[in-house]
Amino acid sequence: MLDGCTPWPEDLAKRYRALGVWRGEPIGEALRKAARRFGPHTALVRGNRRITYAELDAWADRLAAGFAGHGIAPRERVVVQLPNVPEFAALCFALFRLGAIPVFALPAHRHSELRHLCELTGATVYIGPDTHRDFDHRALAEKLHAELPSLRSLFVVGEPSGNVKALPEAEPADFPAPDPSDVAFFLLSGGTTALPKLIPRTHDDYLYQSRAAASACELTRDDVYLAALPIGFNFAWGSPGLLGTLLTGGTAVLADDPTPETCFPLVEKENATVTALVPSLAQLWVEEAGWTGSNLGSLRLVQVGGARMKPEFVRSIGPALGCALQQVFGMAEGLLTFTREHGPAGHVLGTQGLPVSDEDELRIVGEGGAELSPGGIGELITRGPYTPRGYYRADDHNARVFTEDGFFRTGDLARLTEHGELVIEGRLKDMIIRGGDKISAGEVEAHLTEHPAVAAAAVIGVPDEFLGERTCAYVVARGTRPPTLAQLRELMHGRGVADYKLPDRLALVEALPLTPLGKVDKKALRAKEDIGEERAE
Ligand code: J2J
Repeated sequence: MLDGCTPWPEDLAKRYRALGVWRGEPIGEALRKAARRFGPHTALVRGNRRITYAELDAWADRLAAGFAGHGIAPRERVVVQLPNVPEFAALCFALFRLGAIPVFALPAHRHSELRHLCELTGATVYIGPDTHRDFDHRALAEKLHAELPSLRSLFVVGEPSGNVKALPEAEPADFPAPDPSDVAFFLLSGGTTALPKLIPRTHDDYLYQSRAAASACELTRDDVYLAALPIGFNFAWGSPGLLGTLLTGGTAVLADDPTPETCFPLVEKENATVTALVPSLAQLWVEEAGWTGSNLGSLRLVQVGGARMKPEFVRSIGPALGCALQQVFGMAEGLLTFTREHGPAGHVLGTQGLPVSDEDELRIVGEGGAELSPGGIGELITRGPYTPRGYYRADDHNARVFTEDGFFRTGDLARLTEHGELVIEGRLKDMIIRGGDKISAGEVEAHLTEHPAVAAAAVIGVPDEFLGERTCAYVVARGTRPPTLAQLRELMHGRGVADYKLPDRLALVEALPLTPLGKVDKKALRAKEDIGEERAE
């Protein structure tokens, strides 16, 4: 495995191979097989563009040859930051065929996040859009290029300029297949640390995840999966998402954004059958479904996951959208649990379902790490064939978040029902889930304390009707002129931080409450009543 990654123990790897869970197949080869089986069937749709399996396969070959012509070699890291366009899929398959390793950045990421990703992975290539949502990614790429000597090549989907080239294509050639047990790509952790961590996902583990997820959704080649969420997000990429759809022979329709205005007409036009949403979007969809002129009748399944939902809202989703609901608990670190259509009473509405693999191990542990008796609420820890054993280049952090026997401490508070269903009860980790976005409190705090008028800062999530949570920054001012919310947001914006991480509210306090151990007492902050805070628009 790539240096800086933790392989699964050999005995378990053997077991997964013997069970056929890991098939020893690289992802690029899986597309080749799909193209042989489903050749003329439509694989991808975006606007008026329709791309068959055979075309996607051939395109990936030309791109692979093009990238190789630019000297991109196996194991080189390539930061990929693209919206939902077919090029995203084609070039990832091209990189998989070369054994080069995409690092999935989110479209909302800016200089701060991208620079970190490039530095951490030693990326040699950046691939982005020319401009997206009024932001010039070519200028950003040039800036990174000027700062980071290792970043050699810049490519865009769209208009090239300066050092930024168009995607390269060349006459297809054969390349040695990468080792299926090696890293195929990196996913970004939602993160609880000041700097986001990367999760190495192997060809073996991720093909298995996507297939297991597709099977838990009973996906077939007749399904049309609407990729509403960004496809660089684990949910829309492989749970079962785009990849699971392509492995099954279905069609993936790529939406520009996940709003009802964009997606409802697409559902009707393409007869979409399955989609995936985070709760804040599901809420919008449910509200708009009563008004829309679009026919949503083709939908058979809507997956919703990524954050907790109120029980009364959960009940409204299926009836409002006229299809089955599937609750999903997922994480880029691995474990996926899905509710199934024919589960026991209360299964779909009251739980986050069952793991997608029989090989997944779930335990609920108390503070000392001892396993709790059935029904007890504690931290969910897990290991399995698609839950990697460590973050990339993060030995100290790994020692804290993985147990000695390789269980990942999720930081989620949960219980297991008598049927083994997972129920998420809360969160131990210091993270804010704002709509679909995960925000590390530590990351925001580190930025805020750079402001000269900030002596100390603590960031928490506060309940929000629409987004689930919003970020509130508790700040102790330094000097006589306390900072305003606008100034703090401007500071973070100026530091090149993605917009969704900017605090929504500011509360100035004399001092931060401390625990007996001297850490900031976030529980006490969360319990605070209204204290005259300043809010952003
Ligand atoms: C409560 N919290 C949840 C749920 C995730 C599918 C779906 C979601 C993600 C995802 C994903 C939750 N109820 N149903 O990758 O493939 C919170 C937990 C978890 C964290 C992981 C997928 N579903 N969560 O959300 O890596 O706190 O993955 O640990 O972004 O989201 O976030 P992320």
